[in-house]
Amino acid sequence: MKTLKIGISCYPTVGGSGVIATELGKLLAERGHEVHFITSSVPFRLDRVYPNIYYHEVEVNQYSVFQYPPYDLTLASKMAEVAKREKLDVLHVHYALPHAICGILAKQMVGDELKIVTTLHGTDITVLGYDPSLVELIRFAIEKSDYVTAVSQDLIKQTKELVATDKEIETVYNFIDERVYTRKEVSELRRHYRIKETEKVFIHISNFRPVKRVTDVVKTFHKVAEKVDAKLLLIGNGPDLPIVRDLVKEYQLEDRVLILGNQKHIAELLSMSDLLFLLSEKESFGLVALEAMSCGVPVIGTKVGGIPEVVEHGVTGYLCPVGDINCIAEKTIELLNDQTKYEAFQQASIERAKTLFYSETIVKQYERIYQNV
Ligand code: GMT
Repeated sequence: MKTLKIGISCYPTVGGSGVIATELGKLLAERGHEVHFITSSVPFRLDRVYPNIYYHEVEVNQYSVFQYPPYDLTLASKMAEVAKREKLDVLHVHYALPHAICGILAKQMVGDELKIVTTLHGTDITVLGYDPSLVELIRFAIEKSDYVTAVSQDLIKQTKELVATDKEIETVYNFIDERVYTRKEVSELRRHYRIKETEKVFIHISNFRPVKRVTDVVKTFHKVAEKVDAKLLLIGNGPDLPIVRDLVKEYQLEDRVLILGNQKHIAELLSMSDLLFLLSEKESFGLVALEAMSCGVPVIGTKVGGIPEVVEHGVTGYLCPVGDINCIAEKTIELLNDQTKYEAFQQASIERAKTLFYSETIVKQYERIYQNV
């Protein structure tokens, strides 16, 4: 297979889309492709030197004539500069807005030989797609891309409904690095956090945006903790964290809820846990559910967006309607009280993560898309 020169643009900060873009770049580089990240800062998962990976920083200058820093224009200009100089074959942009728009602008500067592959991750559609002032722009981004992928079938359905486009969109599921997301030996870590051997551990990991409904996690834990000796780990940071802290205090759960903020070593934290809660009201995929499954942690989630494509209800976890705390708590207790079923769910989770979402298969799917465009 011909090796390619691939540009990648994404949001480089903590978040599923940035994680996927970076992990994809790393795996493509391992497979001999030359990968050029064009982002506003070094992607946080690019944490060491990787052969075949280059980084081009988008430096946004604040000129007094501009009321707002022109990030999008600077990015488009940088994309064009890198694409021309490095002779990129493909520019893979993550998010329709603004990255696909910037890519399309760059393509106009460079010429038609630069192909734009756009991956939709969700928020660009499920949030921005409701804004009438942006719908036309999203449709333009999708239709002018040479190829469009989305991280779940549900996201394709929503995109078609909201943006009214006939453009072919292919599902390419997210993946994780199976070498990192395996169950680890963490008894020392559990002791460090004063978790007793008999105690159950629940975990929630997110950016604490309202859409993640972290208060539902605390409400569920409040119910479950009446019947089960357990601790809750809350990982991440975001706008709802103060509300969550208040709720923990109101329920007098301070001794049982460990609020750990943003953490790097997620596989270790998952390995300490028995169940993951993902109770969002919108979720195009739910990468954290896949990370959990890969570490043998079944998921209690909500029946929304792409979550049912990741978590198989009754096999690798349970899914309940959004906000239905009774259902969520009931399913949690049911699973924890049946050790045979719990172990079967653990095995099925690991199996599903390494088959349906196997990184090599997904990376090959992207390679095929790049070769075809
Ligand atoms: O969930 C977020 O708030 C972050 C957002 C992002 O851009 O990283 O996540 C979206 O993309 C992830 C990677 O494809 C998906 O796993 C998340 O489900 C999706 N978030 C939403 O749809 C709310």
